[in-house]
Amino acid sequence: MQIYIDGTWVNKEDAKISVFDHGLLYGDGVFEGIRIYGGTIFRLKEHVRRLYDSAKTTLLTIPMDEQEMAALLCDAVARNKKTEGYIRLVITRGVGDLGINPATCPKASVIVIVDDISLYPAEHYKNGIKVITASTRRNSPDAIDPRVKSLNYLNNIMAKLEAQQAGCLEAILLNREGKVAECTGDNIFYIRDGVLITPASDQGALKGITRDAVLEAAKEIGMETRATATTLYDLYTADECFLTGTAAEMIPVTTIDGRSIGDGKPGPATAKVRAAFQALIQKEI
Ligand code: PXG
Repeated sequence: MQIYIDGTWVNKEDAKISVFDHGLLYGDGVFEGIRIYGGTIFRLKEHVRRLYDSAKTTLLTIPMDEQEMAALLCDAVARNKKTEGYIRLVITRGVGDLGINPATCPKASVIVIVDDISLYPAEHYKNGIKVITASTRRNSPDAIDPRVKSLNYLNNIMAKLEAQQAGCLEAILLNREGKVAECTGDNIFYIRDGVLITPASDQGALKGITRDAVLEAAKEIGMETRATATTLYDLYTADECFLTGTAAEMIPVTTIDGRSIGDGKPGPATAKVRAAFQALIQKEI
């Protein structure tokens, strides 16, 4: 495994960063998780764009431009000879003094890891998963906009712990107004009367790359789609529900807070959208 750290390629054992890195000390940094399908980096431009948007919002200067970053990621995939896998791209504020002052960090650090990805076990794709609503609310955009994919995931981790305590794999996070935002590492969709619906992008969720691809794939097969404010009532009374994310791809949800969704089994519309999403991936690689 060849890992990139600030201009050098090192083995896993030698891939180390300073304890004075503000990414470690304060979660000061941004990241992306990206899929490799058939040797191609899925939606490379979109991921790089989102990374630079996250960096711009947090006044973090990445020491290369978007084209150079895209080329670096391609190089990383080639060096690691990966055809199916996952890229973790991390930008930290870099090494500085103790104290949160980012001005003490002269240069941001760039880290690229290419590895395998662990999906949920196959049975969950077949049977669906059970989720709960966390009491932890999603970060409010007037604190840090959830569209920033930052290294500070404590908000999501608190909700993930709630899920685990309830024996679930994922938790739904509500926004400050009590509307559905997303899950801890996935966006959420539901289907009602054949219409595919997801919380609008101003509802306090990450603007998922998989979310966008799934919306496109559904439109391509003639399905009506909508991005709008969503309540728990909408989810409880949905015909079908599923989650999307780079790691999970599309995973059916069959129980929410003890309510069976539809007939409690992954439904036909989810299967159709999933097939369309797989076709979209095949078309792009
Ligand atoms: N919401 C949140 C909070 C996320 O972190 C998504 C939605 C889905 O977005 P994408 O662009 O992936 O469709 C994410 C993505 C991991 C891991 O290691 C997490 C994500 C992506 C890849 C890996 O747990 N989160």
